[in-house]
Amino acid sequence: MKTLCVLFISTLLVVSTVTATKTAKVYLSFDHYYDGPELVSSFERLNAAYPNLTELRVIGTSEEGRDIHLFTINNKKTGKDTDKPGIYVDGTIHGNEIQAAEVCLYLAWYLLTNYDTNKSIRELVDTRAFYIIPVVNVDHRWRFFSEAGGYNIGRTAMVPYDDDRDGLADEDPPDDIDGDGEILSMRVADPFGGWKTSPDDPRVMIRVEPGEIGEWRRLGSEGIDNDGDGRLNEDGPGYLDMNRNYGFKWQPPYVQSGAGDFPMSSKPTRAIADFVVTKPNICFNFAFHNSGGMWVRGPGSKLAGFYPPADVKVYDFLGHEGEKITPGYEYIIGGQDMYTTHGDFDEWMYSNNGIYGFVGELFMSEQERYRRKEPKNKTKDEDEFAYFGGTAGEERQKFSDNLTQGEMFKPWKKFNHPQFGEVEIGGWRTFTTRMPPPFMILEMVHRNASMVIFTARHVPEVSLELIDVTDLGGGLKRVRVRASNPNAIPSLSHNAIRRNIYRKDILRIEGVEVVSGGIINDRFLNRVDAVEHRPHMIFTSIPSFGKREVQWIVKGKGKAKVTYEAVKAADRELTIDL
Ligand SMILES: [Ca+2]
Ligand SMILES: [Ca+2]
Ligand SMILES: [Ca+2]
Ligand SMILES: [Ca+2]
Ligand SMILES: [Zn+2]
Repeated sequence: MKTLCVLFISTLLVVSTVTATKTAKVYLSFDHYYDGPELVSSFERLNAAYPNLTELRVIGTSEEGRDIHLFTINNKKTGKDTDKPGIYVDGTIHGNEIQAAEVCLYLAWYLLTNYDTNKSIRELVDTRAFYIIPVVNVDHRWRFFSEAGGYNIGRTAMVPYDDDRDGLADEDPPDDIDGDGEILSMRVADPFGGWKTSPDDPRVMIRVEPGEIGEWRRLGSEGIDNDGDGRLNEDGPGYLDMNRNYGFKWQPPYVQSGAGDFPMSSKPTRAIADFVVTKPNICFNFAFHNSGGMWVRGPGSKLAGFYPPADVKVYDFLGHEGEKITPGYEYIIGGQDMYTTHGDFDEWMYSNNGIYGFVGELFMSEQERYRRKEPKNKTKDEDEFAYFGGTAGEERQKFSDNLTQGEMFKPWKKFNHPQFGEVEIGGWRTFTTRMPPPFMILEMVHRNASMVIFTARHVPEVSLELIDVTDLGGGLKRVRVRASNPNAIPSLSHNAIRRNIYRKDILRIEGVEVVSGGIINDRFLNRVDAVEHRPHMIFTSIPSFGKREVQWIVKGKGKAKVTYEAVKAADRELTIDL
């Protein structure tokens, strides 16, 4: 019986993990959140186990001197990283949005662990470069684990900032006044406070009806008025939001809160910008945040203008597929469907660098609901919780009780506050609300890493083929060549082309004398846009799910070489017998 039990458990272990962990050189479990040291050591272990496929290096340091790590996955045997299309992935630019780092770690681990056993992954890793920066805001993600905090605490870079303009920076942060290691919420008894205890669950407060006497006033985050100015928690650490600090149409803090004193003024922001410009092969970027369950694209503000339709098509294709890979997520336009942002990373990537990208907003609180297969009488705006009779707060308490044994919520407890007298402290705990409980981590990281992998399959992959060679008489021949791309991402974004951000791709013929050359507009009507100078070189790009056809009129015999050279796609070569 004992033997049977052991057998059963070990079978379960293999079956219950997504990949072939039996053969994994590095075993990592995705049933908890990785703190700073464990995260770094996990990447070190991956780097040590896969030295030919990976590189781990530090691209800069934070305001508090912590290292910002870059993990590159590139098979050196199949070429230099910059000769391959690149995918950039980062996480946790907002320090409290911690699970973005787990998605990055899982992506790296999954690609490497499956390299030997899965043909499709091996092909992907052999032909693409992955640049992974798991934690941008290293200071605050570190603090999230090591200091008393809350799920909304730690978004900023550690750049001192005088939020209330009293001449002092960061003098009144929230405090863990009851010393339980977390900064939760405070409430005080007040009949005019607007809230009362739910009759169905004493932990839940509900709003009073107009004219009704209440019980509670909400005081916000746990804390005291540290500087005695009559305001509570009005000047915490920072505030510089690195995702408002990038250099495309940057706006000062009186327009855009958290923008910083000037573009790229935060050390991690600058380090990442300096890194990105050294990798012109990057075709797509993912910046992972929490929460809300969204694939967000720009424009983030009206200042960015409209995106050209050719680029919108690329976003739409990938975004709609993403909605299927991560059920419940919505593909949206940041500045239109959410709120206006200036100086955010993805806008800078697209507008300054011509690189497509999504912000991935990990996790939705809807995932902490009991779900019915088919809601009864569902109307568009109806609260899904209503199907179970309770309010959102009550149903979420049941989820916490029945799926985490109450771990997610700390019940209200009396505390003698130096300024407010008797208050109560409690609420949703630090590792909740913006992130799922541990038992849900694996599905989250796997699905989101799968979206990155899906997108990585769609970087430009150009192939060259000969259409035909026609003898025109008089020693002249017409050579027609096609460069095609079966993937969604073109070899240059339309934005990169219209702003001249990169050198265009070059289709070149060598070994023969070239009389004329050009892009074929219509192969059947024989319409060609001829190149005026140096006709052996044709500057162009290869569209999404499309092709570019060119022709040359040449003199000569023997072998001619046709090459395709691109900044963001692998180069190709074709030999033609004339
Ligand atoms: Ca201040
Ligand atoms: Ca401050
Ligand atoms: Ca506390
Ligand atoms: Ca104060
Ligand atoms: Zn965020």
